[in-house]
Amino acid sequence: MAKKKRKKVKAASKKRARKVVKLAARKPAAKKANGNGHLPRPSSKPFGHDGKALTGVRILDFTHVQSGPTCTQLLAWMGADVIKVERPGVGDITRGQLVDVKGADSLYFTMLNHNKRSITIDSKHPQGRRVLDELIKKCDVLVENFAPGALDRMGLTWEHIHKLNPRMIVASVKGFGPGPYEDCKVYENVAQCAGGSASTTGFREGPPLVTGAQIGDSGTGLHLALGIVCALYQRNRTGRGQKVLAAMQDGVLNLCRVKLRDQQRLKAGPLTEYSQYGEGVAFGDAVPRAGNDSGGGQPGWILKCKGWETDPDAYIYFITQAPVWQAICDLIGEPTWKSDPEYATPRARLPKLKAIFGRIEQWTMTMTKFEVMEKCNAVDIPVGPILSMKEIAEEPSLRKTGTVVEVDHPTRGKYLTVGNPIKMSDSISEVKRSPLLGEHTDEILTDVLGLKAADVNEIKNSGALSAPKKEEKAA
Ligand code: CAO
Repeated sequence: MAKKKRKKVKAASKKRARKVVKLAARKPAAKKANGNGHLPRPSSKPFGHDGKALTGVRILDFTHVQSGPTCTQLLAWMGADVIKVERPGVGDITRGQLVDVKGADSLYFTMLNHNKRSITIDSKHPQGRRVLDELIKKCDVLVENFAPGALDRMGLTWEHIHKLNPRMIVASVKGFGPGPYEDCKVYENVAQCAGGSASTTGFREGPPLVTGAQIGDSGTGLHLALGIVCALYQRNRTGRGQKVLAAMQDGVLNLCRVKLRDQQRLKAGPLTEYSQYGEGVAFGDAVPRAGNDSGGGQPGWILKCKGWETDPDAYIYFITQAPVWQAICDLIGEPTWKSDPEYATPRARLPKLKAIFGRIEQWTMTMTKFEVMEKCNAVDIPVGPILSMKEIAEEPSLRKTGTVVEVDHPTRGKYLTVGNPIKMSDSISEVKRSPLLGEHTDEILTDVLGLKAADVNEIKNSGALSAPKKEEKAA
């Protein structure tokens, strides 16, 4: 290149570089209503070392039993300061339910209340109410799952709370949303039945079944947690709180969405992926129970494996996914099924699924569920071993990821729990033991409310933080 030309190119690239610098220095689009122009600069701290997702959020936790505590435990794992308000002397009723270690909080309680602080307050005592009012002013969210009307009966109506703290989000779990059953008390299995789960679970010939997964309680707690986080996000823009309701019937129905899909598909004819179709059993006017049929368009069933005669969990879930049909035929020793028009297409197989799974089962019964898993995974066939709770508790990979965690507790010793199932790279959860009843009462009164020792003593002496004496109770 000629000297003159090289000089020109150099000058042009210098100019370009200057231009780039200028562009980069431009102010972010801070005033835009949408987009992320309003965000602070990306943190320079290493991931996992700049607080947690909900650091700075304080929750007044009025929850008990399972649904509400599931929600607030998740928020606590995400970094929120969760203050659990409990009835003096008694606490959350689950502390004393299904007790396995005398004198210690039950696993029912400990496994649902990690990372929280506990304060005892009699919400019906005038001094207790005053303390609660002060806490409402200092918190961002109040979460409760009392029976309908209980919070109002304590005097903590939405109007009262909103007046004290217009920024507060009031989040509730109830059994039912507005309608004929809104005043009913509800437990897990009631929700499973009312939300469409029980009528679609079990075998066609048998009664409706409830599932072991706590979709009514823990499932609704999850829904509520999402509602709370969204309300916090909206508050960043509007500056005000709102009511959040997660009804257990609605939560279960949301998880049974595919069954309402099938209800509508019935109008167009039988549900061909249900094994009852292949068995020639007519459909009624409501979605039937489908046993262990796969929910999607890929037929599946639970098959016996070696040892099933004595081990109740020696089974595997086997999916005859269409793209791997050829591999299935080779594995089970039926290579002719690959080209036989009676078996080669999913449509041709639908009426004979029972017989096909019977043949596959002859093969799975020759191996343990883990051997079947190994052979199938090698050729991409989707299968799942039926894992017992014992196997899950002992699974090293779940321990490694913190999904199963061993926790130490002062009165019960070591126990296993399920850690945060949601993993975030910049908000890392550590599982801290559940609080003893009222363990943080003094700490909360002084740190959160800023009360002096004399004030704390005065409140204590009023009886607002302790269980009524026996004579008072009897009166
Ligand atoms: N101080 C004083 N009183 C307190 C208190 C405190 N700190 N904490 C609770 N109480 C009182 C409540 O005010 C209520 O009193 P009133 O009935 O006089 O108003 C009383 O304790 C009992 O509350 P509750 O009715 O909620 O409890 P319950 O055991 O009778 O019912 C449940 C439990 C779960 C059926 C009911 O709370 C409910 O339906 N909740 C909504 C749905 C739900 O979450 N269900 C899932 C539960 S997990 O399976």
